[in-house]
Amino acid sequence: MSEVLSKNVKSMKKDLFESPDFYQIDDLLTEEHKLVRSSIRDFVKKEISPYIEDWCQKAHFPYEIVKKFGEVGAFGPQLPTEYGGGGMDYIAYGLAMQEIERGDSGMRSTASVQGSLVMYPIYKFGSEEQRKKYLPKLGSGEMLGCFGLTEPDHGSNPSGMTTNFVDKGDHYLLNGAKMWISNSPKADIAVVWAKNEAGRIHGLIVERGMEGFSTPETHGKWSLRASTTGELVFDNVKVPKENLLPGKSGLGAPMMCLDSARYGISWGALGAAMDCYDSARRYAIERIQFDKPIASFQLIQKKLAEMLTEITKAQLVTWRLGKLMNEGKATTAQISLAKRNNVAMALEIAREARQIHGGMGITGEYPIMRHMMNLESVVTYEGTHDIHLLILGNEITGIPAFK
Ligand code: TGC
Ligand code: FAD
Repeated sequence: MSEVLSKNVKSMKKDLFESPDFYQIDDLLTEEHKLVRSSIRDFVKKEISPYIEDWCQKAHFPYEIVKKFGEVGAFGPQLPTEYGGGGMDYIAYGLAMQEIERGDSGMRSTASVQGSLVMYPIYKFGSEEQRKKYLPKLGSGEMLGCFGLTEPDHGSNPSGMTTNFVDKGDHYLLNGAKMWISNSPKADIAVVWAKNEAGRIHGLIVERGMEGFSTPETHGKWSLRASTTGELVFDNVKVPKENLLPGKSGLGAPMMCLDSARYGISWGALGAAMDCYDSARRYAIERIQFDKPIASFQLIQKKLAEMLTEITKAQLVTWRLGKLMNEGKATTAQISLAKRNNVAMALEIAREARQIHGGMGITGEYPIMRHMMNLESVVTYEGTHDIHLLILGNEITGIPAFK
C-alpha cells in the first residue's frame, strides 16, 4: 500500500453503521438471511469501508476485491452451489446486494454484474460444458466477467443493436462495439449480445485474448469511481461456435438477466439510502448550532422522519418482491417499480442527508456525496428512471409508449 494511501486509511473514520428496522422486518427474515446479511456487513466494514473513499478519490478499481467477493459468497448467492453459486434464495441475494451497496454502489456493480449478468445467463442459457467451464471460476472470483448489451447508439433501445456475427462454418465472425460496460477493462470474459445474419439476438461468450477483441477503459467519471467501466470492441473476432449460448435467443434473453440484476439493485439502493440516513441521524445528534444539537430543530426532524418513512416503505416492497422472486412469480413491471422507486428514494435521501451534514456533507469524511454521485449512475443504468416509468405505463394501459 502506498504511503499516502495508508495515511488516508489510518485517518478514516470508523464505520459505525446501524441499519434501521422500524417495522421489525427482521421478523420476516430467516436465520440464513440474517447470517448472510451479517457476514456481508462484517466483510464490508473490514474490506471496503476503510478504503473506499481513497479508491474513489483516485478512481481506482481494487481488483483484489474480486477474489475476496468470491470467498465471502457475494457472486451469485441465489444460484446453485454446483454451478458456483451459494444455493440460497432471492432474499439472501437481495440482502447481500443491500450490504455491499451500503458500502459503495460501484462495489455492488462488480458483484451484481458477475452474479446476475454473467453467471446467470451462462447458468440459464448455457450448455452444460459452458456451465462447467466458467461458473465455478466466476463464483470463486478466479475469473471476472462483464455483460455487453448497450452500444454507443443504442442504450434504452437495445433491440436496435448493430453488433453482429456471421457464420463462417467452423466459427462466428463478430463485429461491432459496446459502451458503458461495467468491469470490462479487467474482465476475463464478456457475455455479449449480438445479431446473427437473420437479425436475431444471441448471447456469445467472448474471452480476453481473442484476436481483434479489446476493452478500452472509460475515464473521467464523477460517479462509480471505484468501479471500472469501459468499451468492448470487436474487430473481426473469431468466436468458437461452442461459445454461443444455446438456451435462448431474442431480446427476451438479456431482458431476463436484467430482471435479476434490477431486482438486486432495488435492494442495493436501499443499502445506500440506509447509510445516508444513518450518517445524517448521527451527525444531527452530535452537531451543535445555536447551542443545541441540530437534531432538535423541527426542519431537521422532518427530514429524518421522511427518510425513515421512505426507507421503511422500500424495505417492505423489496421483501415482498423477494418472496415473489422466490416463487417465480415476480413480473418485469413489479421489478421496474421497485428499481425505480428505490433508486429515486435513495437519491432523494442522499440529497437531504447532504444538507443535514452542511459543508461536511461534500467531503469524503462522510459517505454522502459519494453515494449521491454513485446513485446518479444507478438511476440511469439497468433501464433509466423514465424507461421504468414507461414499463409500468405499458403494464397499466397495455399500450407501449417507447416508440
Ligand atoms: P419489447 O418489444 O417490449 O420486447 C422484445 C422482446 O423481448 C421480450 N421481453 C422479455 N422477455 C423476458 N423477460 C423480460 N423482462 C422481457 N422484456 C421483454 C418480449 O416479450 C419480446 O419478445 P418477442 O419474442 O415477442 O420478440 O422490447 P422493446 O424493444 O420495445 O424494448 C422495451 C424496453 C424499452 C422496455 C427495453 O428494451 C428496456 O428495458 N430498455 C432499457 C435497456 C436497459 O435496461 N439496459 C441495461 C443494460 S445493462 C446495464 O445497464 C448494466 S449496469 C450493471 C451495473 O453496473 O450494476
Ligand atoms: P439514452 O437511451 O440515450 O437515454 C437518454 C435519455 O432519454 C434518458 O433520460 C432516457 O430516459 C430518455 N429516453 C430514451 N428513450 C426514451 C423514450 N422512449 N421515452 C422517453 N424517454 C426516453 N450497459 C451494459 O450493457 N452493461 C453494463 O455493464 C453497463 N454498465 C454501465 C455502467 C455505468 C456507469 C453506466 C452509466 C451505464 C452502464 N450501462 C451498461 C449502460 C446503461 O444501461 C445505459 O446508460 C442506459 O440503459 C441508458 O442508455 P443511454 O445512456 O444510451 O441513454
